Amino acid sequence: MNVLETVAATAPDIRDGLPERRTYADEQNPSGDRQLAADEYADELLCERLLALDTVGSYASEEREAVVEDDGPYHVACDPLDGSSNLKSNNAMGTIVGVYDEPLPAPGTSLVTSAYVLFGPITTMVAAHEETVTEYLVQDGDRTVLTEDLTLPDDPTVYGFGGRVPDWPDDFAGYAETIEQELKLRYGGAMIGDVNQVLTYGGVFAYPGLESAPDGKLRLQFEGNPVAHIVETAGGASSDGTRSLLEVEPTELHQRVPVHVGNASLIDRLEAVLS
Ligand code: FDP
Repeated sequence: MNVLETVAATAPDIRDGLPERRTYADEQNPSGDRQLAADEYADELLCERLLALDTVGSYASEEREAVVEDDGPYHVACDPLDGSSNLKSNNAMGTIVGVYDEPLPAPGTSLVTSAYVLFGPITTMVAAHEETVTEYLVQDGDRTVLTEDLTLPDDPTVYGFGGRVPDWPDDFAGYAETIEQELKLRYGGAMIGDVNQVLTYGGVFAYPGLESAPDGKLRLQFEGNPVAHIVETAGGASSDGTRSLLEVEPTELHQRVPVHVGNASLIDRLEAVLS
């Protein structure tokens, strides 16, 4: 089994374990977010199963402080349950995986494969590998191809921006005002659900730097890089405000980064406003 097969095989176990794990655990994750029992459960399953692969030399996740070391050429960074605060309201969530060929923390340019599982009305996986993006249906732990060579539609229609509006810096707020005139709001509070809307309909997702948190909320290794890799491979663009997320130099495992991904024309306009 490879990493993507293992993540697909684990997806039904994660999903089946959700109903009884909607309460908070005692712990916070290393970024200071409260952990649900479901976050811990998904993390433990993925850690055990991915490290069992000969090719996986280390596992890191949003839910644990340090990298778990083993032997093997690839290094896996996971957000086991992205958008897990949506579990309470029963809305979309996901699992994000980045497979790097350098020890973590690593730059996005060393990603060889990135993928996310979307737990929506159906379970799907979207994966970037060898210059192409594929969408799969995940059923009973197996994948069947739904869309080959997935690309962003040329005509964007949706946007979703995180963070409270009064906390947006003026330049980002100005950008948002122009985008609101052109596109439809689609914000569900789980990055993976919101990014999947952008991949499906074209548009832009952002969790920008905030007045109270200039690096935003999302994490470079576990969220920013894999999503940027997928969106860029699908013909779109990503930015931290000035450069592709894949070009951001990693300084620490849990570092946060402003995330903007979507159609290249919309990201170019954003960079023109922010820089
Ligand atoms: P969550 O805290 O529920 O795990 O990863 C962080 C994340 O969700 C993203 O999935 C989502 O885009 C963002 O936080 C939502 O944050 P807000 O509640 O500030 O909108």
